[in-house]
Amino acid sequence: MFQKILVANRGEIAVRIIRACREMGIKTVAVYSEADREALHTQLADEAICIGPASSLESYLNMEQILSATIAAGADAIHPGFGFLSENSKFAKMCQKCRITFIGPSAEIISRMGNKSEARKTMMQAGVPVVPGTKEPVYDAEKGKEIADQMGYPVMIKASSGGGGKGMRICEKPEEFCEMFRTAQMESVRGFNDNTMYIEKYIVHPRHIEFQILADKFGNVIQLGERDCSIQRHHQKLIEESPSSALTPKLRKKMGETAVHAAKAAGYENAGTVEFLLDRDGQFYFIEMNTRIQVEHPVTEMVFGVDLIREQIRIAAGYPLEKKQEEIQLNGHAIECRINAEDPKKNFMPCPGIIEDLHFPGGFGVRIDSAVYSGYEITPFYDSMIAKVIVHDKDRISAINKMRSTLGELILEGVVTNLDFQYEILNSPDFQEGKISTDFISEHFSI
Ligand code: MV4
Repeated sequence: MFQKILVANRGEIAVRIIRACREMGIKTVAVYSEADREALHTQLADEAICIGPASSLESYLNMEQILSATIAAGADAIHPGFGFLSENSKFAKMCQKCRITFIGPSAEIISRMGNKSEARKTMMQAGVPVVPGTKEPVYDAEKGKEIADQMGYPVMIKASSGGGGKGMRICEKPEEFCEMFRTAQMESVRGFNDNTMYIEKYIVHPRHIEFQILADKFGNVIQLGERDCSIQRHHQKLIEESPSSALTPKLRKKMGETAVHAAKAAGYENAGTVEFLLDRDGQFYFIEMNTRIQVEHPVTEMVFGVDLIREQIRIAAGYPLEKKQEEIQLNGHAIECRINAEDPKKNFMPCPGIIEDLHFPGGFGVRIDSAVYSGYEITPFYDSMIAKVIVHDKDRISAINKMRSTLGELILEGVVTNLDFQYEILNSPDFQEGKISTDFISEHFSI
């Protein structure tokens, strides 16, 4: 097992990883920017090294600086968390060259799955259902239009390197196609230096269902059910839950087996997520594979009783999976609400400031993953997520009621948050009846 792990991240995920390491008897090294001198992750780790100024580019994204810190501290491995360098194949490769274990899949798998048109092709070849569309990359608007005309509209134009909605367009009619294709492609060239595009049939009002998988170095792959992440706004997830109210046990089994098959086809290793869209007829389609631990991983941990960070570390250290698929049992229902320092009344503008007064709720089946404390200053340099509130109960309606009660106890003074907005979603009859899709927020709120 590793003696010492460097945590190449900040905020609640850095704290989450430090806690897992401590429980496992592994020493931790935090890295921090000048803006994070007083941050919780800086204070909780056994050692902390300043890696640069507040700007992410010069600190949490500074690969040389992070590798130097790892070598200086004598750490054997780096946990990248999510965001920042977590899906950077160049960084994974640099770790390999420095003989430092990158806790995640190999550089090759990160880059293969990061190229979404290639990932799509891999899945098609493995017989995993993908959204009807192109098999080969498309570079030219006119060629793309011929394909779209044949497929029938609406279609979705996607950048192969895209993410978070960048380089993505919904095209409703042929007249709009060429211009849309070119702007999406330009966005991709500017954002990712890649002009590779692909085209898919547009799935209307889908659910976003993702499966958690774990794969060890010995070819064992298991799945830990799904998370329903349909409640999102502008590609920012707000509420996630497990299990999804859209799946029957039969469909869950079929999608789970498909996710395992997809991971095996990719030669996957470590924790990963297979993303599907589920349409209103119960058809599901692979869209992407994420090669990192995700923000919403706690809902899976709560219903399956598996510590996913611990599993990531064990897998990277060369241990086989502790549990077989038959030993994995779904138990009850978990919901996560993301609390962000942002103002829903001002188009969800980030609202930095000092937390003047803080009270986190507790109780049976209540979990808070956060890195803020009373007196903590939320700076404008990083993501506005300040806490994840996770509840676990016997079924969906009990979990919703527990979340409403839990959020009611939460006190967070000094900064504007989306807490009341979360309340409104939870109180919505459609949400309570499970009538949700990725369009839920835009259909229910005039914002
Ligand atoms: C789609 C889609 C409908 N049809 N593809 C958005 C982000 C990227 N990961 C994939 N996305 C979508 N791809 C086809 N062919 C709808 C979305 C989508 C979405 C997906 C998951 C979660 C939230 C979403 C919000 C808007 C659109």
